[in-house]
Amino acid sequence: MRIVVLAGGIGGARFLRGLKQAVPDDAAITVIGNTGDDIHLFGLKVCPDLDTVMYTLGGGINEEQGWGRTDETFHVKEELAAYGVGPEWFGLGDRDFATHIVRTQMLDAGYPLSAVTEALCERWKPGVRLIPMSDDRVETHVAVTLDGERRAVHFQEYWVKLRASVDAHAVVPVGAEQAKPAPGVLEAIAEADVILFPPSNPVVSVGTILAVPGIREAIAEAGVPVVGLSPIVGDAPVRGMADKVLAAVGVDSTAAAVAEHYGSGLLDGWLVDTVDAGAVERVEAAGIRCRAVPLMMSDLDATTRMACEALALAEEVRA
Ligand code: FO1
Repeated sequence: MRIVVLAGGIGGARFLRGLKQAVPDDAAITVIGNTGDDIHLFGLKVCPDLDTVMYTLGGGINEEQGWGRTDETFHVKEELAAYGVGPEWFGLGDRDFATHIVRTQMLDAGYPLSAVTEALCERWKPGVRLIPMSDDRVETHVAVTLDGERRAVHFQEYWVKLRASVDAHAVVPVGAEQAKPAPGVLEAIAEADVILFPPSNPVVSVGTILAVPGIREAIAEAGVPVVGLSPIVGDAPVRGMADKVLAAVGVDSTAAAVAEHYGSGLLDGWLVDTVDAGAVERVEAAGIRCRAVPLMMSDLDATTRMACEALALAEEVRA
């Protein structure tokens, strides 16, 4: 069984841990990773969503945070601050710096991001094939009003420095229109038996991947079940601040609204949490098969059950 998953950061990575447990041994999982969160700091290219998947599945993640390395120290960060070199609001740890140094060295040597990611995964062995959505630079920026002035800030500044405390007027994946799917992305979609949208941010994670020309079309035309899991439970994001960016694109923070946002042209099936069982009828009315099952990834067993439910719904849709 060949499974393709469009993954963002923490939610997507956690879901993948359960999916790995849920699938038969001969299954192959390809993860198309969001790179719109990428940021260039201290002369290094940082790829938060790719690293979260790699560290989470490779056993190096800081579990509580869902990002960065476990057993981390911040001496380099402290030394940079002592030189007055910022930004201080983005917590890069000493172990994490090594990943960004190796990545940046390889990019500077001319390797595309997809080859770099493959090389980094040789160390971490995530047990999935991790491909960036594109080898081209795409960086999500957010239009906000600060001190009465309208500005565009990098997604990480909005998310980490501002904690999404101000309204987002618009979310723009800069460079997406000119970006091409990375090598292997369209092939993986064409060869997939099932395509999954994990509980990642529908705007800045899954939405950014779909913004790369060719990817949305490839999924819509793949002719295999496409099943998503709602990142919104009980009208609120399970984690993170997805509601802030959903508002920016005019989508209500409900499980049904997110399904409608993806649309029946893309989605064949949608899992909502049991607390949102009332949404099933509306989602089905939108032409998307819907089931209400527990969606809280409280532990590996719960996540594995969710993954099984998604695969079961895919088979139901396929029939
Ligand atoms: N998130 C935070 O809330 N605070 C941080 O200081 C922070 C640092 C950081 C460093 C490396 C990295 O890969 C991720 C980091 N994140 C941090 C998380 C990051 O903002 C999010 O994981 C994604 O961009 C959204 O999924």
